[in-house]
Amino acid sequence: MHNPILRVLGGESLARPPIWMMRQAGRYLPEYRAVRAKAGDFVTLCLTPELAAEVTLQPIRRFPFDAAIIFSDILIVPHALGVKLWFEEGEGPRLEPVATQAGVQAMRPEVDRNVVTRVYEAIGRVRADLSKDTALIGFCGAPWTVASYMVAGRGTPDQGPARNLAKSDPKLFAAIIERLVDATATHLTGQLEAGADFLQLFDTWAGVLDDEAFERWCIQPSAEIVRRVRAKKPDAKIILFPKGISITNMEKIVAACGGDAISIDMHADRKAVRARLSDRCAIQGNLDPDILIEGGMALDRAVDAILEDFGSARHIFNLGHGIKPQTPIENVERMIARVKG
Ligand code: 1CP
Repeated sequence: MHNPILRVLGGESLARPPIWMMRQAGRYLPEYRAVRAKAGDFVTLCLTPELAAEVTLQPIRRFPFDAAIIFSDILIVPHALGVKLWFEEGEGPRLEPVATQAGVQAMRPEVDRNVVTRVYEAIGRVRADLSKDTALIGFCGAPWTVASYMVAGRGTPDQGPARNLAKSDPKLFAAIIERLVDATATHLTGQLEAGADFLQLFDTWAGVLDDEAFERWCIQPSAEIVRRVRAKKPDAKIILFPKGISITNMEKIVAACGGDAISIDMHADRKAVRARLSDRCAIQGNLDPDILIEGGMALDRAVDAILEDFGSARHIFNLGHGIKPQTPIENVERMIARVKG
């Protein structure tokens, strides 16, 4: 096991943390924009193995990241369950809303192999081209976050439609979540079988729930997914990214899931997270994507503060959330050089 991220996930702490970046394949890269234009639309890009593999590898050709993340999207899982998915140019993803019993019944009982196989084929292509020193990350959205897009049919300021449905009709909402638990466990396992080295579970909207709803809609489904993945793949390594939650809830979700790492956003109190979690799991994060846009001395200071706060703890350097399209490429280079020392 030579890859430094796998070593950190396996329990080692390294003198310099390994690094990768959320949304490292994306619009800040001109070569991504070129392939995206050629693909025409975003869903086609995700589901054409040759193109998805190409954009996955683009940041690896430019930067010495320790991992590639397969180019796909969390909304590919509902799409594979038969929910119509498209991309509104200049706005974002759109789904046919699923917010009624009839909507749940119209979903496929299991993921469409014709859809997920394209992701596995892309993973196979990337793995074949990637040096063995670079890990390949598979991922899914956690059920709460994915369901929140399904209920509204789109992103909203605080995913209010899904929070309301979970309160007004918890049975219906639980039926959506259950279907997603099943599909997500299947798709994560499938990605490992196709050649992914470890997994990340994105729960971008975890922070809008109160403690009770967090337990019911984030912790329980995520723990069940991890249990099912590890029943098939006992050595599966999983990073949890429940964005915007309290440290107490971080402790709870790591304990319930047995997560190998927790990814924290830029608002988290690093010293407190280290004190309370670093003996149980590795910590990933948490550079502010806006400081990466700013660059210069401000960037250097922010990187140094993160390195200092985590010190000898098991740490994977990353951003607090995805890189933004307007980020100068030279700032990414500067960040990596500073982290690698
Ligand atoms: O070209 C474009 O305009 C598309 C922009 C884009 C990209 C590059 C979208 C649409 N998805 C992606 C890729 C993507 N999405 C990856 C690829 C791997 C990488 O990190 O390089 C990953 C891991 C995701 C995950 C994802 N998609 C999340 C979770 C993480 C996060 O950023 O919070 C979420 C919430 C989505 C939904 C989604 N897909 C795309 C957008 C713009 C959004 C957010 C929509 C919204 O909230 O309104």
